[in-house]
Amino acid sequence: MTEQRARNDDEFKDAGLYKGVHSVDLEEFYTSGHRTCQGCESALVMRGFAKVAGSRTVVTGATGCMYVANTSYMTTPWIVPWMHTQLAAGGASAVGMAAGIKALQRKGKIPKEKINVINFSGDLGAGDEGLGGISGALQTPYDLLIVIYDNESAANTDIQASGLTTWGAQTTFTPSGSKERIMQKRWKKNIAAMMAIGHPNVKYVATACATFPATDYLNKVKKALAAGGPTLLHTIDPCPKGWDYHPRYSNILGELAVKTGIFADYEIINGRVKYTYDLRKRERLPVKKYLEKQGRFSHFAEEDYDYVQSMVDEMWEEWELPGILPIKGGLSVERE
Ligand SMILES: Cc1ncc(C[n+]2csc(CCOP(=O)(O)OP(=O)(O)O)c2C)c(N)n1
Ligand code: SF4
Ligand SMILES: [Mg+2]
Repeated sequence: MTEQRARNDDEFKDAGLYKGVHSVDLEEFYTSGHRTCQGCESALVMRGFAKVAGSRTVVTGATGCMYVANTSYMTTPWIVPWMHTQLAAGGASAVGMAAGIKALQRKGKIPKEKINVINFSGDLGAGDEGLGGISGALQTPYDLLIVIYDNESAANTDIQASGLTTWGAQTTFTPSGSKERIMQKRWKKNIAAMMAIGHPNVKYVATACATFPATDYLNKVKKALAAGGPTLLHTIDPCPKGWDYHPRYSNILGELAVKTGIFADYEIINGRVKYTYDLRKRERLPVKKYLEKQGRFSHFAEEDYDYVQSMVDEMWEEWELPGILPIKGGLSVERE
């Protein structure tokens, strides 16, 4: 184990990290009463952070599937206090909540204790429309966690492309046609790294996949909540409706997203990078294995698979920080 790795682990020795799935708490704080699709991995993300955070938690949720499907008329799965906030207001709502709690505690109106403040926002809500608010939240001194749950579309409004949609995917905004086979021509926005690099005071930023529950996703929630400052988690969430596959394959797609390297799985702890699934040292699976299982890529020709593979190869072989920092050829600055 390198010295840096030892330091990173040491930082969270009091966070009560899970050693495996059998050591995970049984009590649930997001339970029955929701109407998400069968196999919805975003629902698993909600369940996971609520389980880890426990009863002393308040949650705000931006508009999206995880608002609408979780608050159908007179039903809700939330055991902890939960508040809806507007699509772009995830960051502001978390700051308001955290500041309010601090003020009440200072005035002696509520006991001084750790209360977790968590906002969840989708890829469109956080990564596109609410980006400024989340940046603002990460510049505050407040103890709050932003969870970007990423199903790679505006799923709630019937699967429109967002800035985080995979290149080439069919959505209702980007259907394949007879003149243009590929309509979604943007490479996925690099949201977690962007937030980490742009906000040097942030104590903890991580990507995660709930397909690997205990040792990846849940422990990252534990670390984020223990870090004691603004923190951010970005999860990749297979979505049977938007990605067009049978619900039974959600976990396989999550696993393939990480093992092919199209989604980099890592943590940045006080500015230090730690790969969770280190594809600099392991063989990457062909990205076609991941893409061909999803109907949203059913229009792909061989050259499209090759193009995505070449871009993933570039991420891992040419980026300065593989899979994270898209700067190539070293960090030396060329002078005139
Ligand atoms: C300001 C604003 N713009 C657009 C909408 C319409 N709208 C509601 S939910 C949604 C999709 C949100 O997508 P995302 O944040 O990715 O969450 P998901 O639905 O995928 O869970 C949109 C466009 C809205 N409610 N408010
Ligand atoms: S559309 Fe996707 S994100 Fe929305 S509830 Fe269904 S599976 Fe979940
Ligand atoms: Mg979405």
